[in-house]
Amino acid sequence: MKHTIYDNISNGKARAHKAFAVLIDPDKLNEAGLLMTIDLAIKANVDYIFVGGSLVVTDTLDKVVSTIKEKSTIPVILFPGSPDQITPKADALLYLSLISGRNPELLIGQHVISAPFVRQSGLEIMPVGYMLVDGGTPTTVSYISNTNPIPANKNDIASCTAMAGEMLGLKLIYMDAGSGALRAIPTAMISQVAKYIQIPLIVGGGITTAEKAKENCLAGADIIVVGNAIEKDPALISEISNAIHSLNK
Ligand code: 1GP
Repeated sequence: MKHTIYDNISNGKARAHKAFAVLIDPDKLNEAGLLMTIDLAIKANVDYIFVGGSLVVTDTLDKVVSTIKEKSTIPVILFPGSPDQITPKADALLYLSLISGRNPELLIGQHVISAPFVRQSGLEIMPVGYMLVDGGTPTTVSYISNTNPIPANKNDIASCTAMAGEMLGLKLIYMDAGSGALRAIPTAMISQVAKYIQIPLIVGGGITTAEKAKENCLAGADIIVVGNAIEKDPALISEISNAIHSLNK
């Protein structure tokens, strides 16, 4: 039976298998950088490649996804900053509803407008409760989304938000301190959220070390996402991947 990507993620969670997703922002890598990142990701057994950014201002999305698909078998999952960041060349789409915010456009409005296009894309659609958590600095995504992140010490707000997302039928929760956050999400918040939900938990934003990635997994994250830090230091790809996978049996 052909397993979908979501099946893999949720089977992984059932087996307490921790996964690593490298985030590629098509605007931040030139071709050589992209090829190097793909090569390092393959060698490091990276589980997923997320592609997207708050502001993809070039038309490189299609090309970046095609290049990744040509060179590797790592599943490519779109992490779109807006509904126009969609290409059928990827494998799956994080269909994000910004449940930490109160901007109706990002809860449902943009989804309505893009629904026919999204369905037609043929992508595997994974409905995600996307939760921004304060990372100590205003991030592009909090500015663009015009929403307040959840304060980093409000664990109850975070866990109730995640629970509501799960009961509404969302299939994944993604807690994000935003790209380049000064402070990654505190482990206490991750463990509280993980305790209150059964669906897989993705955590990202401001993770810059293998230790932090591992600590987040031990706190209950199922998938760790890193973008910025590996753009600056690509050697971190294997370091973080090894640290995360060292937790798997
Ligand atoms: C951002 O969670 C991702 O939305 C990754 O963040 O770029 O800080 O690793 P970084």
